[in-house]
Amino acid sequence: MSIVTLQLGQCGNQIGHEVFSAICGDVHGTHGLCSKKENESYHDACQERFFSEEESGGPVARAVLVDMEPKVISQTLSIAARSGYWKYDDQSHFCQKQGSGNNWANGYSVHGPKHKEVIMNLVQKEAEKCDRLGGFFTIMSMAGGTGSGLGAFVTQCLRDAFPTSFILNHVIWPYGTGEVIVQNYNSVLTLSHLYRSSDALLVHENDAIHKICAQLMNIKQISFRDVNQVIAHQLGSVLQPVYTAESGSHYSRNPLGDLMETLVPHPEFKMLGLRNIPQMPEDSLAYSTFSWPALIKHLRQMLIANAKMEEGGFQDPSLYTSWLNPQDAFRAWKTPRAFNKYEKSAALVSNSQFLLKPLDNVVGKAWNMFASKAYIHQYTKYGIEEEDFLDSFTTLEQVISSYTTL
Ligand SMILES: Nc1nc2c(ncn2[C@@H]2O[C@H](COP(=O)(O)OP(=O)(O)OP(=O)(O)O)[C@@H](O)[C@H]2O)c(=O)[nH]1
Ligand SMILES: [Mg+2]
Repeated sequence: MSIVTLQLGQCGNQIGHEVFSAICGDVHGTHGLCSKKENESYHDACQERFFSEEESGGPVARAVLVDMEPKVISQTLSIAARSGYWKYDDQSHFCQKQGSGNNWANGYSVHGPKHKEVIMNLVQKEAEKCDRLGGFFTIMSMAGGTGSGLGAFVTQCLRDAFPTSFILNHVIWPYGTGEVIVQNYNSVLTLSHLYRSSDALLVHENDAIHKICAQLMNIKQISFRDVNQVIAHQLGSVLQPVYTAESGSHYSRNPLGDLMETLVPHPEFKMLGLRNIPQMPEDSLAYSTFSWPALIKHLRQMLIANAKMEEGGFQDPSLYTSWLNPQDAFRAWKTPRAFNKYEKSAALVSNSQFLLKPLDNVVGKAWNMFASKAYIHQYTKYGIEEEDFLDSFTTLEQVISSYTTL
């Protein structure tokens, strides 16, 4: 099955580009340390999932690019074309002259309705190129105006137009010491709206990835590009073709469905986090060896870092909420094909309390600003009323309370 990716706003477009680039670089640039036959079927599965084939031959990303300003999109299109490996469809993007100015209301209430038809037509065209559509993967930040506001609007439109398709929203959590003064408002509005229409929110925190770049990748001057490459590697390792218990000796066909089935058993719990090991500079890889038991143990330690629990495997019932049977709570996917130059690597997607503190923090800060009515007029002037803020706070308070009692 194929996934249609929507890249929204600056952040969404820059990360989306790195994701396709990581996947394509992996498929075309390495042999995956496996048999030729294995590599070929992996290649075919990857191709179907992320790329369509153009008549002239090269892979074309199954993506729609949207931003309200032209700069990032034109850069993204041209870097991809210059790679020589793959490109974007030159019809499959939409931009305007001026961004949403970090104003969620502008993206959601102005740009969204105004450009709905054009954007949804592009999505429809991309969906029709898929023999079998496995769902939508959207990428956006939640602190700006376009990715967050327009992204929330477009997600609602996707839900209406494709009621039975999976929608996975990848969301970038802003730096705590953020650059955008109203980032907590934008975040609260984005999360609450996505919670209503998305199947799951896969969250990366910029602070956490920044730390990985500094401590594990040894990068001195960390740029968005560095951060995005780590994110792309992590996303790629989850979205790459794998064997599941059900798929047997074929690569699994339904990447988003497989993810949601185990990870989102209840509509109140939609926040997914992603951890990946090992992560290190490319030139250190040649000198490192890893064993599967050590990788799995490390991954588990990362999961329970904040919780006091005994050592054990992922079958350990104390890892999971009591209303889930541990057999249903954990699924392992495997492939003998290496990913992105790592001979062995493991990724863990979890639906856990990992975002509880950051979420509480963002909601608290936004509430304090709201209580003093700071900047509210910038939202009401585009039609987002105080009532809408209150609804959003209520939705997220409920999410916080659910995760707290997990
Ligand atoms: N990881 C990562 N974060 C980014 C990137 N670009 C922007 N951000 C984060 O995204 C937030 C700002 O949102 P943008 O994506 O720039 O905003 P936008 O969607 O283009 O919206 P407007 O510019 O208001 O139209 C801040 O929290 C930034 O830290 C990127 O390439 N990578
Ligand atoms: Mg922008």
